Amino acid sequence: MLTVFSSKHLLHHGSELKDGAITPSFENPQRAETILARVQSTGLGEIIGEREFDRSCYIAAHSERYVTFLENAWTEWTATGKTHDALPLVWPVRDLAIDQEPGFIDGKLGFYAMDAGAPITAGTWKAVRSSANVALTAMETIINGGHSAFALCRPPGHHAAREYMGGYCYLNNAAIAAERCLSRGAKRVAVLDVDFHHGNGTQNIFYDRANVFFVSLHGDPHVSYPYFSGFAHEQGIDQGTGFTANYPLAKGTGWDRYREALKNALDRIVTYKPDFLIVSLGVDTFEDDPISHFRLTSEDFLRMGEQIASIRTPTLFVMEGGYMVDEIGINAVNTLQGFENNP
Ligand code: 6XA
Ligand code: ZN
Repeated sequence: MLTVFSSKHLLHHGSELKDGAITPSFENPQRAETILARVQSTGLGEIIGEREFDRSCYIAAHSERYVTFLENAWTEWTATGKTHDALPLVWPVRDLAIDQEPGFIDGKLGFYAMDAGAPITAGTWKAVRSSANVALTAMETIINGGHSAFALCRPPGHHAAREYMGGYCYLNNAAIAAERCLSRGAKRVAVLDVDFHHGNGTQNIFYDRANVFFVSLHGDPHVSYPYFSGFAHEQGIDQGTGFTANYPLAKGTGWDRYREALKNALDRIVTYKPDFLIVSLGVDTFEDDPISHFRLTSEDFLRMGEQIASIRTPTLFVMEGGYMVDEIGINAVNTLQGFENNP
C-alpha cells in the first residue's frame, strides 16, 4: 500500500490543558515518526511526499474565516508579546454571542475552539496544511484508480469542524479528502471513523448531507471525550437524515463487541454503495492507550483491516489518534496489512 507522509509535521509540537494543568501534548511528533519507521521496516509499500493544494480545497470543508484565523493566529498571538503556545481561555457557550467573531486574538481563540487541546504554535499552520495535503495527495491516487492508500497525517483532523478546532485537530483531513472526491465526480463517499473518540468534526461538516455517509464507533460520550457528541440518536438532519450513524460503546469494549458493531457499520456502508471509503484510523482503541479505555490488542487491528477490506471499496486510510507510542506503528500498520491481505 502506498503511504503519503510529510516531515513538516515536525513543525508542530505543543502543550494542552489536561486535568487542570498545562502539560506537553500527548499528540507528539514521535507518533508519526514511529508509524513511518514501521511502514518502512515492514515494507508496506512506496512512501511519497505531499503535493501542494490550493486553499480552496480546505474551504470546501471549512469556513473561509476559520481558515483565515488558522493562517494568522500565531502572528496575532505573538503581536501581543507572547511567545509560548496559544490556547483559548473563554468560550461562547449557550446564550453568549456565537455568531460574532471577536476582533482580538484572545477572543478569537475561544470563538474558533471547542477545548484547550489544540495549541497554536509557531509551526502549527505549516504542519496543519501539510497534513491536509498529505490526505489530498493520497486521495488523488485513489481517485486516479488506486485501490487503497495510507495518509500518514499529523496533526490529526476528525475533531475539527467547519468552524472550530479541538482535540489536537485543526483542519479535518478526512473531510477535506471526501470533498475532493465529490468535486472530482464521486456521487457518494462513506467515512468510517474507528478512532476511540467520536469524530464530532466530521459529523458536523456532513450532518445535513446525503452524499457523505458518516459512521463512527467510539467510547460512549456519557463518559468519554468529546462528551457532547456521538450519541446514538444523532443520525443527521434535513437532507442528511439517516446519513450519520453513531455506535457509542461501553468502557472496556474488547474485540468481540467491537467486531459486531463494525460488522453492522460496514453492512450499512455496503447498502449505501459509496464510490470511496475514507477510514479515520485512530488506534487509541488499543488496550494500553494512556487516554482511552477500549481493549483491542495488536492482533485485533489485523482483523479490523481484514473486515474493512471485505466490503471491497477503494479505501483511503487517514491517520487520527493513538498515544501508546511504543505500539502505535505496529497497530496502525497491522490495520493496513490486514486490509492488504484481503484485497
Ligand atoms: C482531550 C483528549 C483529546 C482526544 C484526542 C483524540 N484532550 N481524538 O485522540 O481522537
Ligand atoms: Zn482519539
